[in-house]
Amino acid sequence: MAALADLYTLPQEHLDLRDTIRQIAVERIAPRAAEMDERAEYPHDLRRLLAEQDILGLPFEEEHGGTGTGTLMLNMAVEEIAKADASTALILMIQELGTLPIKLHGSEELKRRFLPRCATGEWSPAFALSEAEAGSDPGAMMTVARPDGDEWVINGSKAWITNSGVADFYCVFAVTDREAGHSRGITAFVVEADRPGFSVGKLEHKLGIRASPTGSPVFEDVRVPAANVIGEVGQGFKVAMSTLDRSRLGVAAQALGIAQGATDYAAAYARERRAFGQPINSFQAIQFKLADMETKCAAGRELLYQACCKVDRGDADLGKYSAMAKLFCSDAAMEVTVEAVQILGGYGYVTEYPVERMMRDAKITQIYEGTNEIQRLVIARTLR
Ligand code: COS
Repeated sequence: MAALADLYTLPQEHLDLRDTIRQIAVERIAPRAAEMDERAEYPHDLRRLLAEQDILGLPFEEEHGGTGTGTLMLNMAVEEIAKADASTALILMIQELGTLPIKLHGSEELKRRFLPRCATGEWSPAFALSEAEAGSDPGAMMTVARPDGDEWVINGSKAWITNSGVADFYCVFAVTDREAGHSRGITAFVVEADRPGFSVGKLEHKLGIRASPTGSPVFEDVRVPAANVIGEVGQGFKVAMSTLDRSRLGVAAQALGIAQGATDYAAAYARERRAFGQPINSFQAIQFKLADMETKCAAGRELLYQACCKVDRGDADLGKYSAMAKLFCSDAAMEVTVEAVQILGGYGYVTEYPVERMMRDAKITQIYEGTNEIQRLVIARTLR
């Protein structure tokens, strides 16, 4: 029995690296979070810090210059950073999301060209799937690519794209065969940001994750060589779906970090704050809220870790588990941050304290990389 108990603990190297990242997040990232949120400024210096500390190497294998430490370690890092600041966590999440299509389906040449420079943090990627009228239903996209000799010519625009204007290249999905039917004639391409005809388009003003740019890149007769096709022509929908099956764990980890950060802050506040002559954490009304918040974080973390291990093993049900982890952790983040604001009362509602930002940041985790309604659909399909 002792051996089984040992199996159910994390390796010491994971815990050590988590502690290092936690310290960086507490000392270097958390103090910047409020100001970055207010100014809606992308933190180029924090991105350099993550690169210098090899944190941006976490999504990559050693052969591509990464740490080779797997999906669980990556998402433990995302949680620690998101506890301090959800926008900064997104820098690491997109380093994975924007390169997964190449990692999973790209040619060896594409992998060599793009992955090592992302692992060092020199380059940032973006994942350009959604459009103004194709979010939950990406098969309805309007962006097109037509062949012209050894090149493809891309026309259209995308929407809600994280890292717009910051990314060095975009993984772009476009219709290459309109006759093939819904979601079938789509192809994935790498489009470098310096290609003629590419422009960043408009940037959004957002409720949360304000230090991360979100925009609508435009493609006007953008030419890319055939070598920039990711995977097979016509298989782009599967490239996108298999990417999201894995990247949704980043959203789960980000949501968990927001939830745990809000829980920790509210618990510390309730120890100090006094009412009716006592610390407010001596009242059951507050104790019960904190107990539920901590329990939701712990339950979400177990589901997240299980799903991460399934991705690393390549289990057949990894997509179902990543959808469940994303669904559970993001709903928990919303519920927990609303309660954190309630515990702080008026102080919870003002920008001098971090929990209102956490509540605003939590909302997007129920929406992006597939709304929670889509996650329920993905899970329910496995039960038919
Ligand atoms: N992995 C690999 N292939 C997959 C897949 C997956 N997870 N899910 C579906 N496919 C394949 C199917 O097998 C099918 O292949 P064939 O054409 O060979 O039969 C093809 O893709 C189409 O699948 P399906 O008919 O299920 O597609 P739908 O249009 O019904 O879409 C949902 C299914 C809703 C699950 C999908 O559109 C989705 O996930 N939407 C949300 C997208 C999203 O997350 N957007 C957020 C923006 S990205 S940040």
